[in-house]
Amino acid sequence: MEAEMREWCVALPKVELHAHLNGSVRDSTLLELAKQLGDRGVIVFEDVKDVIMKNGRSLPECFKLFDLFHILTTDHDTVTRITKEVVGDFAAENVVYLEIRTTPKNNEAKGMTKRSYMNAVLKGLKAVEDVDAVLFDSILRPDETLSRTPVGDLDGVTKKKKIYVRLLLSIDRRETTSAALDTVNLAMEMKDQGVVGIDLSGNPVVGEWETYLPALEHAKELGIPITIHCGEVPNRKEIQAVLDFCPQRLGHVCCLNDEEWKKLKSSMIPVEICLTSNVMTGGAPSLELHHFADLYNAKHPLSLCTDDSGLFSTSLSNEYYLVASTFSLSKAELFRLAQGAVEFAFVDDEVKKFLRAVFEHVARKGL
Ligand code: 6MZ
Repeated sequence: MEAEMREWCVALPKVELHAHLNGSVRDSTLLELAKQLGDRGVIVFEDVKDVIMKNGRSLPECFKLFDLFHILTTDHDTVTRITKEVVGDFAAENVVYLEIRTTPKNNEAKGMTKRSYMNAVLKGLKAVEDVDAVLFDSILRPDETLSRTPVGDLDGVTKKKKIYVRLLLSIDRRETTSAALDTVNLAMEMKDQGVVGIDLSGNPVVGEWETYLPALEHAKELGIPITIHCGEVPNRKEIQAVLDFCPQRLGHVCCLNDEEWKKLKSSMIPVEICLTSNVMTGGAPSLELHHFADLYNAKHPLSLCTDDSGLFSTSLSNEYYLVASTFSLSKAELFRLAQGAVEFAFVDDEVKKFLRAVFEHVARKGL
C-alpha cells in the first residue's frame, strides 16, 4: 500500500515553485566535489564528508552548510553542472514545471559576476540530457498542444520527459541594498532568458527588512513578481512588514501569531509549503502539527515544495506522499493540490494554459 502510494506520487505530474539551486544538489555530487577540493588541499575531505552526510539540519546548521556548499559549487563549470543535474532530477520524478531559484553571486577570486554566474546557470539548463527542458519558448503554437505534453510518455508517445523551467533570482539577506538592487536589475535584464521573479531568502536571523525594501519596491515597480521567505523565525516586525508588502507568494510562513494568521488568510497570498524543511529546521513542531493542515482546511492557496531537496534528503514526490500519509488526503485531493499550483506559477498565461491541459489530460486518462 505504502509502495503503491509512493509510486503514484512519483507518477503524478507536479509543479515545483520553491527549490533553491544549491540546496538541491545531490549528496553524491557534493562528495565528489569535496573529494576534488580535498585532493587539492583546499579543504579537509574527511571533515567535510561528515558534515555532508550527517542528518541534523537545524536552522543555524543549514546556513553553515550553505557556506560550505558555496565553497564546493561556486565556479562557473560547477554551477553549470549542478543546474543540469538538478533539472534532470526534478524531471525524473515527473515535475512538469520547475521554478528554480538561486542567488547570483559575485566572486572576484573566480572571476565571477552575478551576470556570469547566471550565464553558467543558463548553460546548465541548455545542457540537460535525456529530458526535454523547455526554457524560453513560452509561446506555444496551437499545433503544439498535447503532442508536447510533459507527460506524453504516459501514452507511450514520447520517450523523453518534458519539463518547463523558469528562474527566480534570490536576494540573500546578507546583501547590501545596492547588491539587492543589482539582482533586481539583472532579473529585468534576463526577462527574455527565463527569469520570471525575485525571491528574498537567506538566514532569517541575519539582516534587516529595510535593507531589501528598496530593491523589492523597485521590482514591484518594474512589474517583476516577488516571493518572500516569511516567518521562518518569530520576527513580529518583519512578518507584519512582509504581509503589508503583499508579495505574489510567500515561502514557509511558520511562526505567525493569531492575528498574523488571520491577516495571511484574508490576503489569500499563495503559500509555498515546505514540510520536511520546516520540521527539520524547527519551524514546525512535527509533521502532524504542521500549519499545512490549518491552511488546507481554510482552503488557502497552497503549493507543496521541497525547499532544499539535497540538504533535507527529500523530493517533491516524497512531500506529496508525506501529506497523504500524515493528513489522510486522497489521491483526488493530492491531484487537485498539484493541479492548483499551476495557478501560482510566475510564468505567462500561454504556459499555464498548456500546463492546465496536461493536468486535464491526466485527469481524463488516469495515472
Ligand atoms: C532561507 C534559504 C533556505 O541561492 O546559492 N536558502 N533561505 N531559508 C531556507 N530554509 C532552510 N534554504 C536555502 O541556494 C542556497 C541559498 O538559498 C537560501 C540561502 O540563502 C542559501 O545560501 P543558492 O542557489
